[in-house]
Order: sequence, then C-alpha cells, then structure tokens
Amino acid sequence: MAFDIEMIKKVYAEMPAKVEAARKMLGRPLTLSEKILFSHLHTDQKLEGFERGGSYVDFAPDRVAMQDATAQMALLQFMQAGRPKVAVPSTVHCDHLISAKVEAKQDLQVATTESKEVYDFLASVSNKYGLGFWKPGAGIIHQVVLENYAFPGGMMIGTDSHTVNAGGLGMLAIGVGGADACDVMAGLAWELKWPKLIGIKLTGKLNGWTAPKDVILKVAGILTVKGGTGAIVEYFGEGATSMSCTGKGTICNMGAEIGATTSTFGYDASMSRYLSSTGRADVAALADTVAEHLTADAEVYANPTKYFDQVIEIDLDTLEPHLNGPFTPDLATPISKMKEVAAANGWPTKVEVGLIGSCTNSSYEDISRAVSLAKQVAQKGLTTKAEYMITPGSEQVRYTIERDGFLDVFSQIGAKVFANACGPCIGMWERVGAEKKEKNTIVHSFNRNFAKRADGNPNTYAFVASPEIVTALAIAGDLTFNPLTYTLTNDKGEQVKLDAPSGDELPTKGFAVEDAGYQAPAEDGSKVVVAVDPASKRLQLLDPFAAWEGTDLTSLRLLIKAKGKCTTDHISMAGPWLKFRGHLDNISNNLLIGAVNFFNEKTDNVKSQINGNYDTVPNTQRAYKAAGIGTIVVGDENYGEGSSREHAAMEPRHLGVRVVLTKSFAGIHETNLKKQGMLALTFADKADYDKIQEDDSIDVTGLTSFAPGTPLTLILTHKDGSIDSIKANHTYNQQQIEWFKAGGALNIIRKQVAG
Ligand code: MIC
Ligand code: SF4
Repeated sequence: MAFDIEMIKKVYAEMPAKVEAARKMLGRPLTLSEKILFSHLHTDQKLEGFERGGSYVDFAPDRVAMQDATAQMALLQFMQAGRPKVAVPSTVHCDHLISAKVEAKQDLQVATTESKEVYDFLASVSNKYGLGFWKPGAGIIHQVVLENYAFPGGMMIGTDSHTVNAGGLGMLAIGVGGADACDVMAGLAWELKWPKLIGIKLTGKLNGWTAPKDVILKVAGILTVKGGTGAIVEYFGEGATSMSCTGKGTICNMGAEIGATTSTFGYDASMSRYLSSTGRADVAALADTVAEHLTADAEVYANPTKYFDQVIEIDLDTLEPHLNGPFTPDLATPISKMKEVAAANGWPTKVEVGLIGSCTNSSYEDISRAVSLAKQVAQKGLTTKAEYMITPGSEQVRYTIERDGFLDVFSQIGAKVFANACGPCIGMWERVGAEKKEKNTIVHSFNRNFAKRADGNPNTYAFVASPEIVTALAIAGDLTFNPLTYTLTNDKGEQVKLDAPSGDELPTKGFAVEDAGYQAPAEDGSKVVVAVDPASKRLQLLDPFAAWEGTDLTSLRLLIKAKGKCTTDHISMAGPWLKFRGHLDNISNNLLIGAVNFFNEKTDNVKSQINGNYDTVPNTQRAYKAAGIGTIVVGDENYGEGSSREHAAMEPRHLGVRVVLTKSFAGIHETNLKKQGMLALTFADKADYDKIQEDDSIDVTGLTSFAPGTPLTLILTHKDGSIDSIKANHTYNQQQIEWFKAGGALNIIRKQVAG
C-alpha cells in the first residue's frame, strides 16, 4: 500500500469541485498545470484569474521532501519555528554525502562513519517531528520519491532543484530552498508567482537510439538555461503517452536545467503501470476515478497556442540523440554533428570515463537498455575503451537489476558500481588523478556539467547524454563515435556495428528489495532529544539574522563583480564542502570561491578596499564584516542558476553582504535571497553593469519607501570622485518586503507560530 493514502484520497475527493470552480471563473478550458495549481490554493487564498508571471499566490502543497545536504539547514530552521510535528507528510533522504571511490559497500561504510553525526541528527529530528527517514544507501531522493510518494495531480515541494523529477508521475513538484520547506512543514502557506505556461507537443514515437533524455537535451538547446524561468513546462501528444513513466521523469528532472519552475505530463497508462509495479495499484485505482482532471481539457491540446504562452513541437520520429556540453547543459549537439563541432572547438575527443545513473537516469528501463549494449561487447568481440561507472538511483532498482543479472553483464565490461547515491554527480567522486587537472573528456547521463562539478577538475569536459549513448561512447572511447552509422573494429579485425538498444520498461518479474532503507518516525516524538554539540564542525544551531536598520544602505563596498556564468556551484561549491552544509559559519568559507572576478579574470581573488590587497573572497568578506562594513555582490545573467541550495544565499547574509545586484537571477536563488533577508536587485539597464568599478562605494537609496514595483536607486561613487546614479529593479511583493525588514522570513514565522 502507498504511503499517506488518506492524504491522496482527500486531494482527489476535492479536486473535481476545485477544477470546476476555476474553469467556471475563467470561462475557458484548463491546462493540466492550471488544474493542479487551482486545486492546491491555500484555504486563505481567494480564487481569481491570476496574472501569469505577475501575481503572487499562496498554495498548500501536499508534501515536502528534503535531501541530507539541504535538509540540515531546512530542519535547523524548522526547529526554530517551534512546532511539535510537521504539518504535512515530509521525508528526509540521505544521498548527497556518500563519496564514490572504491565500490558501493565500502564507500557506504566510510560515509556512515564520516557523517555519523549528521545522519544521527537528521534521523533524530525526523523521529521527533514526524518525518519519514531514508537511510544512507536507500537511494537518491528523486528516485525514492518517484517510487514511493509521487502521485498524479499532487503538488509537492522539495529542497533540491531536481524535485521536478516527480512530474514524470503527473505531479507539480517544485524545488525550493529550505526556508520554503520550513514554511510548509510549519503549516504556513507557500507562495509562488503564478507561472507562465510552456506547452511542448511531442509528435511521433521514440525509436532506435533516441531516448527520453534526448527530448530534454533538445529542449535545453532550444530554450537555453534561462528559457524556462518562471514557467511550467507541460508535455503532451502521442509522443508523451507512448513513453514510459520513468522516461517522463528524466525529461522533467532536467527541466531544472532550463530554469523551469517545474515540468509535468498528464496521467496516462504508463503512469498507471508504474504505480502498480511499485506497489501502488491503490493510487492508480484512485487516479482512474479522477482521470479527466489529471490531464488538460481536450480543447487545450487540440489548440495549444491559445492556452500556452509558448508552444514548441518536437517530432520524436526524427529526433536525433544529442550530447550537451561541455560546461553547460544547454549546448546541444546532435550526435551526427559531434565530429565537426568537437574539431571546431578543440574539445578533447578521447572519452576517459562513461558514467550512468544518478537521479536523472537510473530507471529499470535505462539500465536494461544500457545492458543491451554492454552485452554486445562480448558478443561482437569488442573491448570497452573507457572506464564505466554506475550509480543506481535506489536500492529497489539496484536489487532488481542485480537479481536480473544486469550487474553481472556490466562487470564483464569492467564497470564499477557505486552506492545508491549522488556520488560523481555532485563532486563526491574521488577520481584518481583529478588533482593533476589534466584536460580530459567524460560523458555521463546526469543533468549538470558545470566546471569542476563531477571531479573538481576545471579541465574535465563533461558531456551529458542518454545512458544508451554514454554506454556506446564508453565502448568506443570516442566522443565523435556515432553508433547510428559508424562501425568499430573487433578482435578479429572486422568492422562491426552496435545494434540499437532495447530493454524493458518495467521488470517482467516485478521489482524486489530486501531492505529499502526506510525508517518510520515515532508516533509520539515529544520525548526524543535532538542534540547538537556546540563544538561540532558539521552542525551549528542558527542564530536569527539582524533586522533591517531602518535606513538606506550607505558606503557599501564591492566584494566582487562576477563575470559570466555564476551558478550556485560557483557561489557555494559542493563536493568536499558538502560536509559543512549544517554549519553555516564553516561553509561560509567557500563563499563565491568559484566566481570569476571581472577585474582580473581570476577566481577567489578580489581586492579589499580596506587595505588595497588581493585576497580570497571569504577572507576579504570576513575582514569587511569584522570592520562593520556592508558589501555588495554584482553578477551577470542568470545569477544563481542550478541548485536550490540556500547556502548560496545564507553565506553572504551571514558574512555581511547586503545586496546582490545582477543582470538577471535564476528563480529559486532569487527567492532564497529574499527569504534570508537580502536585497536581490537587477539592473534596470543591463548596460549599467559596466559602470560598476572595483573601488566603488555604493549607496542604496529608496529603502525607507521600499514598495512593490518601485525601483531603487544606487549611487556609485567611483575612486576618482565621479558619481553615477543607476536604477535597480526588484520583484519584492509586500510580504517579501516584510521579510527584508525583519531580517529574514524565519524571524516572522517564529513570531507567527509562537503567537
Ligand atoms: C545539485 O544537483 O546541484 C544538488 C546538489 O542536488 C542541489 C542541491 C544541493 O546543493 O544540495 C540541487 O540541485 O538543488
Ligand atoms: Fe544528486 Fe545529482 Fe540528482 Fe542533484 S542532480 S540530486 S546531486 S544525483
């Protein structure tokens, strides 16, 4: 039986009337996204025709999921909220802190020793406050959520940008910072700007070498890393219904890479099959009773341009496999063009390692299709040229693929199987030789490929592809190998072609698992004690941030003007730093160390206006803090792209940065900054970015009359005494302005829950 079935029943019982009321009020058919949004309005939220991309609306999500690297901060905040139990079903998943070094078992043992303090903390907080706890080794949050918790038509939030993965089961699942999760767990409304809607019509059917991954690789190429900002992407068409549920999950998962709020698909037979095979036939049966509300009204898909803000059509019959990268997930190259594109750009073409798995691509179907290629190595007398590694998404998948003999096939091509965890996807890959910083190429089926992300080496060129293409390229050892047309030389000197991959959507013998790794919370957790050692290096209780001083901000110094891409990986690096995710002061030592200083093109090297010397960003900022001098960070386009990690907002806040001023923000990061009481501003005229000089002293004026829709003015006093006055826009609503004034949203929640 499914978890929280009563909650699901309630959602479905209330859905028809809510959808009908919204349809009537708008007087037109509804998209699926609208149906889910309207049926999750918070009880205090008035039903009205919200403006897409304009209105802030209060929602009541059905559940919350958190992974260990973000849960620590989320739960430290929740503990301050003063509630005895979480208000909605919530779970914690231990997946980010496990290194991939030797192999699964050994690596898991190392992690459980090394991170014992953190795991114990998360387990005891879960036990006390009523959260489900998934132990290290149970799997990656998004895979575990898809297997156990996601349900068509539901709405959830999760403290990880790839929470959107659950769109594969027809949910609206949205990645947020820990402060947002804290609100919902504390029983408060969750606010979101009413999204714009992008419709993607999939015609034709996937075939041959093309996989669901190629749909999103193609979409990323079209929309770029910014193109989905503030929008929900809704997929439909015969290409959508003919695809597996887990394939849909892959597509939704990587929707994070185009900045989309989330992505989703209408309920169909593939979802029903997946629910049944993962032990949730009861949910499928319930969904069947409200099936008409779990997809758009027919008129919408018949005439999409009338109902979506943007419509894209992709023909799966002709879609080619793609490779996206290096260094950004939206640089899409069809496989047939890779040879010339790689040559033109000077990309190293020898593939050193192929990695499959991660939260994006580790379904039974993915693995079985990759296995069909691995089998051909022996059958056709080939040898695998590159190293090959697998990170299964969950213990259930791992156990099942072991039972079905897939792991044996992989071991015949020399594969290493790592723990069911994030591992190499998030810099927890102790790759031998990475410290030499050699230029090299890897291909993986993960979702992100920012510089240094997998192994810490800035010269690793990482390309994202489907597990099938990753496997073929690992066998060939060559980035330019096009398995659709090229041949390989076998041990007899013959030219052989790889047959196109094939596999099973779901295990014919069903899924199996011995210990899925779940731990239920205590019925009454009031006696459970959560201890945090004050001397701990890994955990630190939070002190509230100071409230706004009530005046304009004057004489701020420029900490850094970041040039080009500045993702949350650049702002708060992962990998070795993940261990400090529960200790704000310690993790603040990675503040912006990956960002490129506009003035000298170096990373982690900025000028201090206190003594004129160059030093690391954290040292420089700590000196400003000690001297009581506020600072400002300036950024380029899509600043804060990527992860949901609120550390990227809390660290600057903790160290005394007052303002982040950019050409544009990525959605989750902008909200995280607001929540933590920072000023997140954008240049009204993007060209003003050029006016910011290294030795500027900056005043932010207009704060005493800070109001929604009214820009602020920044006065830049340059070193030579000249002055520029520039306008800065913001997207704060009245509530968010209150967060700023209080010094952070949590300061308000604490009062609300207490009072
Ligand atoms: C990621 O893929 O970047 C992460 C690590 O899962 C992050 C969360 C984190 O930084 O802890 C994400 O995607 O939100
Ligand atoms: Fe983990 Fe990578 Fe998925 Fe993030 S994208 S949740 S790091 S596997």
